[in-house]
Amino acid sequence: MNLKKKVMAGAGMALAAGSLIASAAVPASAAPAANSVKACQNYNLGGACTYLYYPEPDMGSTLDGNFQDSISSISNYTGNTWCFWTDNNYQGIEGVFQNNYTWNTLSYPYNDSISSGKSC
Ligand SMILES: [Ca+2]
Repeated sequence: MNLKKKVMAGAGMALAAGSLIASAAVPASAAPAANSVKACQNYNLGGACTYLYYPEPDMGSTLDGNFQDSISSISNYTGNTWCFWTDNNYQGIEGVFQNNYTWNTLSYPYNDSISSGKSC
């Protein structure tokens, strides 16, 4: 019986188990829904909503329809701060909406006034 050989085999197994744990610690990919800004016509993310993935110079013609001057709540769970403006083409009053946050009740001057927005 060779005791030295057995100890070395055991050490090799421990090393393999260690590297397995390290790779399992890599986080899973983010949920697909987390990469858009949700902007809705009513308070508390209610009513019709549009999902913004790219700069939107005209809220009157989003992928989800006409949201010109009608947004009342916003949820930003992208990786970036977004800015919204009260006029088209990033003009007018600018509001900064940090990521990982929800605004359930927009107030003046943004409520029912947002006309464009993009990551900023
Ligand atoms: Ca407006």
